[in-house]
Amino acid sequence: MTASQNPVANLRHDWTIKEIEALFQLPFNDLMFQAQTVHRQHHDPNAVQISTLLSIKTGACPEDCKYCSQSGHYNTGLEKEKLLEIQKVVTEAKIAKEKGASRFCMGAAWRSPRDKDMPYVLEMVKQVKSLGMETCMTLGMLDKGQAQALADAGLDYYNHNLDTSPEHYNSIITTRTYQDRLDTLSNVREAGMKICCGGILGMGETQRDRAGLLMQLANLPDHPESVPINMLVKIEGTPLANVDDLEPFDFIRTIAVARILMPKSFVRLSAGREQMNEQMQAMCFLAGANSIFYGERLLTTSNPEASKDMQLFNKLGIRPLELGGTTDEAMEEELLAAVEHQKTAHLFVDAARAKPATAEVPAACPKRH
Ligand code: SAM
Ligand code: DTB
Ligand code: SF4
Repeated sequence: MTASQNPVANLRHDWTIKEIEALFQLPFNDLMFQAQTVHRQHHDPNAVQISTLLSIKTGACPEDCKYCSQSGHYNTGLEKEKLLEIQKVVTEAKIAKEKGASRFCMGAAWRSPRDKDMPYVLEMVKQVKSLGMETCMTLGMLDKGQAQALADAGLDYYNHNLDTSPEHYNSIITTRTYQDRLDTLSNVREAGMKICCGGILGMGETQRDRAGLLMQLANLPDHPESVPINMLVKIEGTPLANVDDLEPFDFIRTIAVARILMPKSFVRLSAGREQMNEQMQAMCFLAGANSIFYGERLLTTSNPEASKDMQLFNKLGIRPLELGGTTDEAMEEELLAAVEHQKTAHLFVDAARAKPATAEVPAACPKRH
C-alpha cells in the first residue's frame, strides 16, 4: 500500500491555528462538502456508534468547573450519591446493552480516584466487559499506575476532556491545569487504552478558542479515537447558567472542522442534543458526527428518549454501529465494502425506503446490512 492509499499515513498532527481558522471561515456549504467527503473516505456515512452513560458517583466534586452541576463550589440542588454498588452498575449496563448500546461509559465526580476506590472501579470494568460491551470510564485525573491498573482490568476507553482552548481554560477551571489534563491523556495512552477526548462549546468562547481546542486535539501524538463535542447544558446555580446561547451553525461548523482534522476519529455529538431539533442533529451527522450518547440520561441531566433517537435514525436511514464494526480490522473491512458499494450505489440513501419508523425502542438495534 502506498502512502497516498493509506489513510493512517495521511493523518496530520501539525495543524496551525491559521489553517484551522481558514476552515472555519469557508462558506458553510463548502465546509460541509469537504467534511462529508473526508467522512466518506474513512467511515460508513450511515452508521452511528452509540454509547450509554451512567454516573457511578454523583456530586460533591472538589473541582470548580464552571459548567458542572456536580462541582461542590456551586449550589445546584443536585442530590449527591456515593459510589454505586457494583451489581447496580452491571444491571444498568445490561439494560443499556438490551437497548442496543455497544459501549457503556461510567463517570465519577472525582478530581481523581482514591486508592480505596480503585478495587471497585476495576471490578466494574471486568464485569461490564464480561457482558460483551466496550467499556469507558471518566474518573478525573489518573497517574501512571492508575491508568495501567484500568488498562489491565480491560478498560477500552478513558474519557478526559480538554474542554476548551488553553487561552479560555483559566476562565472556566482553576483547580486543575491544562497541563494536568495533557499529562493524564499521556498516562492513558502509555497504558495502552483508547482515548475519548473533546470539549464543550457555548461557554462564551470565541471562534478562535474553538479552533484552538481542535488544534490541541488534532496535534496530540495520536488523534483521540473518540472526540466528544458537547454543547453546554446550562445548569442553574453554576457561573455559566446564563451565558449567551451558541449560534447553532457555529456548533455544526465545529463538528465539520473536527471531522476534517481528525478523519479517522469517531466525532461524538454529545451533551446538548435535547436542546437541538432533528434537523440540527441531521446537519451534525452530515458534518461528520458519527457517535452519540444514547438513553434518557447523560450523567445528571436528561438526553433524548431512546425511542426518539431510533425514530430519527429511521428517518435518516442511519444504523447503529454494532460492536464488531468498531475494531480497527473490522472497520477496515467495512470501509472497503462501503467504498465498493459506493462505486455502484446512489450517492445518498433513500430514507423513505429505509426500515419503517418504530415507536417502540427495539429490544436490540437493527442488524447492519
Ligand atoms: N470528573 C471527571 C472529569 O471532569 O474529568 C469526569 C466527569 S465530567 C462530568 C466529564 C465531562 O463532561 C467534562 O469534562 C465536560 O466536558 C462534560 N460536561 C460536564 N458538565 C457539562 C455540561 N453542563 N454541559 C456539557 N458538558 C458537560
Ligand atoms: C463527555 O464529553 N460528555 C459526557 C461524558 N463525556 C462523560 C458528559 C456530559 C455531561 C452533561 C451534563 C450532565 O449530565 O451532568
Ligand atoms: Fe468535577 Fe468533572 Fe464536574 Fe469538573 S467536570 S466539577 S471534575 S465532575
